[in-house]
Amino acid sequence: MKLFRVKKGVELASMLIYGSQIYRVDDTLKVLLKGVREREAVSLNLDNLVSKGEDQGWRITLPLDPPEVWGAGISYESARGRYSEDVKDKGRTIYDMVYDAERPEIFFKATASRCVGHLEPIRVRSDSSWTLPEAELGVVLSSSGKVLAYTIVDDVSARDIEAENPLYLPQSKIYLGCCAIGPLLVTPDEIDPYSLKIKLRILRGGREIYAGETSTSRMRRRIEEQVRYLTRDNPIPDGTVLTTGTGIVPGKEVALTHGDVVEIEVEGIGTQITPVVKGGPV
Ligand code: DO4
Ligand code: MG
Repeated sequence: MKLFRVKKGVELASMLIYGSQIYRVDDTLKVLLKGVREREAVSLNLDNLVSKGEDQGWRITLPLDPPEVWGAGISYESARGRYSEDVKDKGRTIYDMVYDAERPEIFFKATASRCVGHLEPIRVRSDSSWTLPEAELGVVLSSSGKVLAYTIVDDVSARDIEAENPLYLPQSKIYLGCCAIGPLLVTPDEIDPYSLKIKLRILRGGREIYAGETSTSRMRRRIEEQVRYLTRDNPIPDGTVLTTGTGIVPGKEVALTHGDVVEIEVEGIGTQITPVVKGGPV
């Protein structure tokens, strides 16, 4: 089952894709927790929604409002390497240590109000000149830690702020527009989470300035392990999103700037496209 949401003015609607037909359903989270109770066929065109962002006045938006978003870090070898290169104190870095440790890095990432959906702007903090996208597989969890769905997450990170001092991690990770989710949620029966290609592209002035790819088969930490640590002595609400870490870390030379476009493709889930805006809302 694939789910997404659309909005028109203040109206928000949850949709289900079944074959080539789209149905309007009850609230997305209720559907994930309790199954489809009622559905009504609608004439929305998914291609228009995904490519133009709009169909019949409806715009695609966040696939759910996550009460909490958490991140796992340094769960790929490639991330350990790149993150380590970027800190002043080389040698055995905190990234090497956490990669080898029994306990994974788990950090608070966002609330719904800081998240954006497909075609909505991610942001570069006004005090950051080195912010990068992180293309990650996300999981939507129930309060008991069950994986309800998979999605695409961009863990947008102000790398200069984190590299200055690890105690600044929350400021590098949590701010308005720091996290993009969607466009689709895909239920576990449709996906093997450990064999998905992930691709990241950054476009500037319509031209590709970066392209990288990885596979979730390279993830060192199993999702069950990440969820076990996240939920240890830490109750989470239904609909919490955990983003499972990046395996693609571009260099400083492609730090995001205002007007860039980020494209993340996760096999079996789809493509997320977000424009980049520098600074807060005017
Ligand atoms: O502290 C580093 C965060 C790393 C991260 O977000 C990742 O590996 O995806
Ligand atoms: Mg990350």
